[in-house]
Amino acid sequence: MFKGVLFDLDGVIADTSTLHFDAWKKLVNKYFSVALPDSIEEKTKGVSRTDSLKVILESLDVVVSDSMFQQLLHEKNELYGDSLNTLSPNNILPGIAPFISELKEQKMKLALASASLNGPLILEKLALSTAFDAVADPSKVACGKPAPDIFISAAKALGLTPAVCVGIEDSIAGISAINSSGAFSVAVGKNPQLQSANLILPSTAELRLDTLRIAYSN
Ligand code: B16
Ligand code: MG
Repeated sequence: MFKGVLFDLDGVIADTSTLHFDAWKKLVNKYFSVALPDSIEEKTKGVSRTDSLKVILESLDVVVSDSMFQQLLHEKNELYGDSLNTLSPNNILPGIAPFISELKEQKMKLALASASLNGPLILEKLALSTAFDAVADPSKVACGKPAPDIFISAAKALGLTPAVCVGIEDSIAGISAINSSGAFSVAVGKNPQLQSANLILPSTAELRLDTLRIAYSN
């Protein structure tokens, strides 16, 4: 049986993924006077801030100087940070709070495996900081999702191998990362491209320890 659960943050624990894309849209509109197509959103999910900006600039067919690139990263995070000001436990996605309680009652180890450098701040605002035994630091891993590094680091921080962990993700890049790490992947969401996950649930409200146990042992 698995012993640890590795959580993604944006789109799994909190409803912050739209806030990321809203910030990108505002930024692109300000600097390039164009509307960022919604089709780009999925390509930035689970992907680091730097890699997201690369994807966005490529989609716009725009090249910027290094200093402009840094300025855009900085401003995006300021816009995103502003939107986090009102974040509270009300932004925890459905079913997550009881699921975390159930895992803790059953003595599961919990780690955060988010690409977000704002992860610890968001956990604090959601009043979930003490729920996690470890928070993997995305600034300390060599490669971001879809590489497995953050999930390997999160499992290691729990003193476990990925093989005895379940990873939960809402993004295509994140599911690839979990699969490559050797952990059991659970996707939450309805995007057909999440099909490479070991278990797919339509939403976070369906997360139950028993459901995961049955799928993991099959
Ligand atoms: P930040 P996750 C990811 O979080 C987001 O899905 C992605 O859209 C964002 O670019 C990335 O974090 C970096 O976030 O700018 O706050 O460092 O889904 O891995 O929890
Ligand atoms: Mg996510």
